[in-house]
Amino acid sequence: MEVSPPDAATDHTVLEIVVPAFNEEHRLPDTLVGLRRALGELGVPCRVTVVDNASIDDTAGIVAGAPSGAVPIRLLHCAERGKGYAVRSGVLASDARYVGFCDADLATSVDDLEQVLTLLAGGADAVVGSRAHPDSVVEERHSPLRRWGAVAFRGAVRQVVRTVSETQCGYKFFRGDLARRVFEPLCCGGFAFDVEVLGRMERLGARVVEIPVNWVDVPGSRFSTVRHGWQSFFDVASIAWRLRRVEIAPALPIVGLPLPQDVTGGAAAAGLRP
Ligand SMILES: Nc1nc2c(ncn2[C@@H]2O[C@H](COP(=O)(O)OP(=O)(O)O)[C@@H](O)[C@H]2O)c(=O)[nH]1
Ligand SMILES: [Mg+2]
Repeated sequence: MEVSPPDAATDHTVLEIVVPAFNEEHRLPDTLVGLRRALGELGVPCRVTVVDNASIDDTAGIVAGAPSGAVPIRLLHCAERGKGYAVRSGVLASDARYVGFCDADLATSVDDLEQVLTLLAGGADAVVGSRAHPDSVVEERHSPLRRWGAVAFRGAVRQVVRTVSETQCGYKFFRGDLARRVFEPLCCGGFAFDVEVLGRMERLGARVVEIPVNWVDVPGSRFSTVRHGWQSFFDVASIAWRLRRVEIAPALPIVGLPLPQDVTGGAAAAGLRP
């Protein structure tokens, strides 16, 4: 399957982070500050895109009212309700060389974005945070029901995704061209969309690198263990059905691309480029 590689001559934004947001007026402000700080330190052109659908609080106002700065923040709306649909809208609206997403509660620390960028520039097709990684530091406060559900869910996911040990951490980055290709046909719009994304990546022959995360369970989750939990199992079953005939492709050719010169010297100082 043909996937055109990144092109240094035509891309302007090097890294774009999509933040799905549903009624996030309380958790979003600190997240935007933290994201801007972390992205600003990379010293390459970056952007944050918040995708809101159906929020009935001031989520949109928080984004619209964010002061302008070196890292632009834009707001998109998505007609269909659900985290997966929101992330898909943001990814498809991006023309960045690399695009990823994180949650509005910044549950996963973004202090390792330099490493993420280094891996992508070095030829990884996807870099995904994994709470199952032995070096991860995870502070979990989920209910026993959600924890048991997560164990069963991981078992179900193995029918679809074979090479990634944890699919649900909201911290994933991709080669932009590949992400747009994989998100375009996405059917799952709920919390299980990551399974479809990684299932499609695997079948394309993408090189997926799992990295450790510092993850803290931030209060205020939008995930209802019963309602979204059952829906997620159902979604995994339908993803497995949809992808059942898609062959696993041979590994994609490695596409490494040097990062552009920056004005601040941040990325160079951080050892991202020679
Ligand atoms: N736009 C949008 N974002 C959503 C929706 N549902 C969840 N999210 C976002 O998905 C992210 C993860 O949700 P969160 O409530 O933290 O769930 P948890 O961490 O899995 O318990 C947050 O940024 C939410 O605002 C939705 O329907 N629309
Ligand atoms: Mg959360």
